[in-house]
Amino acid sequence: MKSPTVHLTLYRHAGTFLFLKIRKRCEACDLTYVVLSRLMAEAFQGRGVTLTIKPWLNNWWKPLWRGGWHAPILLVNGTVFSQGVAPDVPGLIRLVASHLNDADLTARAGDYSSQPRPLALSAEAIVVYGSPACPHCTRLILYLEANDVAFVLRDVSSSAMAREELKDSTGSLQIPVLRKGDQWISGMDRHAVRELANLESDCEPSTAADSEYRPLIVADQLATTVEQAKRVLRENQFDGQTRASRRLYPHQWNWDTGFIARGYLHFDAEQAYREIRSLFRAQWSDGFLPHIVFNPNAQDHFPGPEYWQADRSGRVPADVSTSGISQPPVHATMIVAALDLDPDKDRALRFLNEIYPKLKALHDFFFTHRDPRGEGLVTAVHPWETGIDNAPLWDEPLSRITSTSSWSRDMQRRYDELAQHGERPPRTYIAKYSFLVENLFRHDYDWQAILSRHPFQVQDILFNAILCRAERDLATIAAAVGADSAPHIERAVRIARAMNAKLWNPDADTYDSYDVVADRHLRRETIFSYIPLYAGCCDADKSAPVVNRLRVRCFCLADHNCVAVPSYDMCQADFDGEFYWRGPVWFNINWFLAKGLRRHDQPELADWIEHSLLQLAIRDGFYEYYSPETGSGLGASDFSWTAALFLDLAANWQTSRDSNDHESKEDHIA
Ligand code: 2M8
Repeated sequence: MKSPTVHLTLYRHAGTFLFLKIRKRCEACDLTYVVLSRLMAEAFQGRGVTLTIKPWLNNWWKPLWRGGWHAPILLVNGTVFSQGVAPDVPGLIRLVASHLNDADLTARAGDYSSQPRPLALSAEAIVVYGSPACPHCTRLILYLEANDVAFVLRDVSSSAMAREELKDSTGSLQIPVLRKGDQWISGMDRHAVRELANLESDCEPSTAADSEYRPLIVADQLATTVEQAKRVLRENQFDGQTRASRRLYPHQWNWDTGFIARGYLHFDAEQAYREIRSLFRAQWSDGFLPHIVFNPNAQDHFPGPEYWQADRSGRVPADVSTSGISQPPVHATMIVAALDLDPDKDRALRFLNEIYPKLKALHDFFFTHRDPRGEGLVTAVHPWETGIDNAPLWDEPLSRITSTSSWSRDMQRRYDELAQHGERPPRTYIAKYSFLVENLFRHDYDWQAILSRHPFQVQDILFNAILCRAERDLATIAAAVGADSAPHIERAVRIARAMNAKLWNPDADTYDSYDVVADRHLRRETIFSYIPLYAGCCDADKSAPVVNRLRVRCFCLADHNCVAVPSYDMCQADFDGEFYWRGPVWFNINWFLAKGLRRHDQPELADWIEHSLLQLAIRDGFYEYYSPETGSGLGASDFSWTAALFLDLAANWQTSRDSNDHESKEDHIA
């Protein structure tokens, strides 16, 4: 007989509908999430309870016809259990137990009933309102412990009394809250915490990182989010290809497609191959791969093909519209995994055989046309070409461009319509971007002429590290399809040598990008300096100092203050956790970094990054990027590469859990 199952569905006050987007934090929703996560990991564990979390605004009509209109809405087997407030925990346990006919579970409801009020506390006592399943609470608690601050913990997920106190003192249910007398602060704001707890101020690099700390991943929630990730990829398809995002980026983007293909390899290898095929269909005759392949049937995008005037190159394939710059070549690295992930090995080999010459032509292009002095380093000609559009690194080279352009107004309009204020580059930047594009088409995309006078030419550390890794992976593909792998290994060694000589900064113990026009290093404290770790291209004597520097700078590594690794050092005065490539957490960069740290014997740090990413998506969905301090999703929602890389991380998490289970069973037998 099939054992009974109880389905819990939580609609959080989040999501988008048409042009509406919910951005306001909903404390009752956060609390409900915390309560349910905890129950799934404790009382409901192994009892046939499933939990699905959905953004309410995308689905508002579904709970409505069951009588639920006020998020958070919790349905138990399709019936509204609570709405507008966090659920009554013992009542929920009892209801679930009655559906399951589980007397033992009914008895456990008592474990979650109200706790008595704390004894009268002195005005100096510090009280934390939180819950073990809330990541920011854990961060706050660990932070207080690391700084030897004594406190009383009131767990609002198990105690209705604690909830009342919280509501009385702060007027809301948002957690964590740190209270001292009648002062309180909410959230994990470490500066405010230090002030309230009378600790000396810090914007010191964090050395107190706890490499043992890892966010909690609940297998059932992970499984549900995996299904959501697949759905996001499928729903982002249009005419058979996956758009970077439905509204903000409605075409096929170059490196996005690489990441997206990696995600599909976990459940639909055929689609992974279709994505790559479709991208390379737009490859120019010189091997160049454009950063956007425009779909004429998709919605308008600014700047569209008419602004790029790519046809002036005379090298664009017939019947395809493209942009005129490229992006970091992640494709060989993403698709080499087909050898392991595609259950049909013959099909994988057939595809790799087909794509190998195109990948090779792309890598050849970079060395033939973008390395004019034969240094072994590729030059990018536009900030968009690096993929990290407005990274602080580009401020200095862009400061040379003073021209204005007719574009700025249209581009600004697109950002105003589709993105939130303060999350995208300002108009002054856009004018520079457009000036650079005009300079490219005025030279008919003649790279030699362009590189002799173009004002923006950078040897980007991220781009070159990615290419170095991709050459190694192309060597693996070459070997698999019976081609010569030696030239790819040689080229990887050449890039590595050049990176370790020209881009190494001995004063900072890490790598810089290089401004070719000004002939000098671009030293800013960005996360991109550390990506050579991932490429496996660091000299043996350099990797340890790089890891060391990463740990002591303000990148929050395994630190409870952040949700994952920010893109810019948080101690920098111009760090901005909501501003695109100048602070937020990005999935792809964290994915690279975790791989790099694992490669360099830092498995705990790699685990911390990967678990943090999994938890971010489980909790908030698949955003383009996230605030490192609050974890809130920013930029485009249902963003394809976030969903795709989530699938890759989730599969790895499952594999390593299975192998740990296997090992512990073997230990037991021994
Ligand atoms: C962002 O770049 C585009 C321009 O290419 C934009 O801002 O309009 C970047 O994050 C880039 O890395 C990414 O490939 C693209 C699409 O996701 O968006």
